[in-house]
Formats: sequence, structure tokens, C-alpha cells
Amino acid sequence: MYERQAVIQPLRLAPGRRILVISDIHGNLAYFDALLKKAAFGPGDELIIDGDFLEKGPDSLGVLRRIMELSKAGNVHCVCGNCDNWYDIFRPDWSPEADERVMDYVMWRQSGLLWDMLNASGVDLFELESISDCKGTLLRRFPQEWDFLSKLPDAIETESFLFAHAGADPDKPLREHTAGDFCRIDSLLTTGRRFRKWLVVGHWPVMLYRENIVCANPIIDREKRIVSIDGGCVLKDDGQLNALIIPHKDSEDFSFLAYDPFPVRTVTRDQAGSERSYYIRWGDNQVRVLRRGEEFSRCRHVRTGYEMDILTKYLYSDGEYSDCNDSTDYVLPLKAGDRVSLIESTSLGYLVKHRGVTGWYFGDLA
Ligand SMILES: [Mn+2]
Repeated sequence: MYERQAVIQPLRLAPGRRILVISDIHGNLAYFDALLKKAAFGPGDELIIDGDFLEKGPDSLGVLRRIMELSKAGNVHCVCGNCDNWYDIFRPDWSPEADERVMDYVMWRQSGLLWDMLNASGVDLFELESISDCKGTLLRRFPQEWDFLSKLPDAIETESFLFAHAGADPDKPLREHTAGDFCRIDSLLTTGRRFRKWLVVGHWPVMLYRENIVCANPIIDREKRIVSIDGGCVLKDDGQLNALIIPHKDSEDFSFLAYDPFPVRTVTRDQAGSERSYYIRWGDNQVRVLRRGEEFSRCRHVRTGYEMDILTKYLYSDGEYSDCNDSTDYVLPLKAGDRVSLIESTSLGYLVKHRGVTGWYFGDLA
């Protein structure tokens, strides 16, 4: 499916209109609605949804319907991500083996668009043998949703920008791109690719680009002309949904807004930041448990040998070796009066987020 020729939607924007770009909503309707509200999104703006609005989160169908509803006004434009291409299950070259993989995926995740749609149709998924048995039901019950999904472009091109979910190939004419060229590239910023036109992508949570510090804010690389905006919404416990703000269609004067639901508290004393820190993250998260405690456990990261205290509830198994939830020992540099978002309260201190950066604070919070 990723080998098919990509659909690129040309978009002419009126001058002077603000452009918001949001990616990787991943079925999180609450974050999406709250971010639009925070940005005071309205008819005077343009909104680009940069792919992966479905899957992983609690309400994929709700997010799809919200985007469809917003799209009616004509100022909302949506790109297909690697989690949004569900219309492919109805294409003639879709195989029975692929149906099996989809069924396994749906029952493993127990969430996502097909899960939501089938539950809303009253289908008992635990009785269902194959996805092929319910494709008729899906088409009958959700004709508008499938029509919308079938028409999603793989990229949107304006005079100054290309919006694609994960990347593009600067050595290939745009018209020769496949769907996969736009949505199947991991870690775009480390591939050495640079572009003539600004490329705005999601897909790769931005915190994965740094080893020592967890930062969820968009990365603007002016040399490569890439803006990477996935703040780890749904995928990371401390993640956020970012909206890149382009002041008007030819501007490079980027800013952003972010939404997360954590309570905001106030720091009561200055704290110096740590000079050395590490971020153990998904994909490279095997640790050896040196000393298991009730609240914290002393652990050694297997690949690097780095030692840190990890919340015991973040360890995924009781064994000597365990994978763990994303963890950092970074101590944030803070000043009394700073406002922080509270992620975890522990007996030793607080895991907080300050201006998009997650770390520890060991004083009192007001
Ligand atoms: Mn993706």
C-alpha cells in the first residue's frame, strides 16, 4: 500500500491568514479540542492536520468526526499518516493475510478506528473471526467517514511549505514520491536530508532526538528547513499536543502553543540544574534492577551502563532485567515563582515539566 503513487494536494492560501499545524493527535479528542481552544482557532485561521490523528488513544472515531466537521468550513486540511490509512482495507489489492494482521492488531490494541466503529455498530469483536466478515457493515454504517478517509492526500503543498506526516525525499521530484516516502521515515532530522521548501512533519516524537533531556517542544531546524512537531501526545505519559503557528503563508517567524492536562503549580525555591543526566526511552529501555525498592529502584541501563533511580511502577517486570517506561534523572534549573506542570508526586520530589522540558524538582510546590 505504501508503494502506490502519492497524492499531493496543492493548496493556495489567502495572504495574512494564520496557519496552525497539528500532528499525531492519535485519538485524543480531549487534547485536540483543548489545544484548538487555547489557540482560539477560528474562521480567520487555516488548520493543517499533519497525519496520525487516529489510533493508540481512546477516541479515534471521535477525532475523525471532529476533523470532518471542522473540514466543512473549508479552512481545515488533513494529511494521511501511517496510522490513518484504513481505507486501504477496501482496496482491490488488499490481501486476506493483511486482514489477519489487522484483526490481530485490533484485538491486541483494543482501541483505534476499527475497534471504535465496530463497537459503535454493536459488533461483538470477541465473536468476530475475520475483519473481512464485517467490511460490509463498516461501509454501510460509516459511508461519510470512509469517503473522507479515501480522499486524504499524502502531502499538502503550498508556495512556501510542504506538509507531510514523516518526511520526504529531497533527491526525488515530488510527483515521483510514493505514499511511503511521506509517511514511513523514522527520525527524519538524523537522516541528513535538507530541503529547499520548508517541510513540516510529525511522526517522530521530538523528545527522542535528545539523549540527556526530555523536551516535547517543536524542533525548528533552519539549516535543513525542517520543523518537527510531534510532542508525544498519547505515546508519552508527559507528552503534549503541539500546534506550530505560522503567522502567514510566507512567514518563517514560527512559534507554537502546546496543550497537556497536568495541573500547574508554582516552584517555591531556586534549584540548580543537573550537569549530567540521561533519558531512558522506548526502544532502548532495558535496565538491570540493582536494588528494588517500593517506590524507587536503582537501575542500570543495559546498553550504556548509566545508573539512575527509576520509579518502581515504571518497571514492566519483576525480574532482574526489565524494560521500563520512559525515565529521566534530569534535575531542572528552576527559580522560585516558576510555573510547572506536575506529572508525578513522590516522597523524594516532583517530576514536573517546565517550558516543555521534563525533570525533577526537590523543593515544595505551592
Ligand atoms: Mn506516524
